[in-house]
Amino acid sequence: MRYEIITIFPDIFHAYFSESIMKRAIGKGLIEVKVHDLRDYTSDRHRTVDDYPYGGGPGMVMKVEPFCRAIETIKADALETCTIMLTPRGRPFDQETAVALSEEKRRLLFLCGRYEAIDERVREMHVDQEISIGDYVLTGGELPALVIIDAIVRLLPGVLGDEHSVEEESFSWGILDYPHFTRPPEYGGLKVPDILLSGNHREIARWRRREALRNTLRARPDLLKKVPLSGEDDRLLSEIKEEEENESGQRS
Ligand code: 9D3
Repeated sequence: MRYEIITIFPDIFHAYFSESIMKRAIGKGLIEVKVHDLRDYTSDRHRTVDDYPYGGGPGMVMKVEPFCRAIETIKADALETCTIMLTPRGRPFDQETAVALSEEKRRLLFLCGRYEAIDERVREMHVDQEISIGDYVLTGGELPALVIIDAIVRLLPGVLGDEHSVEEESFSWGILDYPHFTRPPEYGGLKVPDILLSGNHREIARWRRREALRNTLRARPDLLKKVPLSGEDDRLLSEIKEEEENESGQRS
């Protein structure tokens, strides 16, 4: 897969792509990444990328010409391109979108804005999708672009090794993770649950499922309404709810 990024902060991307999984995916030729400095597509002495908003108001707006010149230069190679603008008003990013983008045949071009906004005409002329990564305010689109690329790249065949089980991921999909432990068996008086040391894999799987459901009920009860649960899950959840009611009863 091929990714192009337009930004005024190329170093943010070079830092992330030169480490760990991304570095290896690039090294193996599984992905190709090109980062374009928006200022290279300006034509004035000061390499200006922003200007005052028509109609007034706070903040600055990113100019249309540098973005369009950059996009048109990239598209000049005639490769099919899906252009994605990172913006707080985009569709919220989720795992479904990550999967769809990991299956995209076209090259992905990410437009990262800073300041208040990008001139609307950039969207009108070139943008296929607008994506937000959630309901909180960031300072620009660079971290969102990295978040999205990270989520896509780990789904590509050959990028992750043994640390990634497709089977396990599909089983636990939509609910939160169970607690994990490694050596030593006791630390600061806190013991690893005996069941995990028992070697009884059926019981371990059952414990993990129960604790995953418990974590989900506590932090993200909304997910339990969306995800398909088995009869066993419903039994485990009833047990958990009783336990948790006793817990809160003890506290109050
Ligand atoms: C007052 C209107 N603000 C929109 C909520 C202005 C504004 C805030 C932050 C305009 C741009 C930004 C910079 N953020 C992004 O470019 C951005 C973003 C984000 O802030 N949150 C979640 N996803 C994204 S994707 C791009």
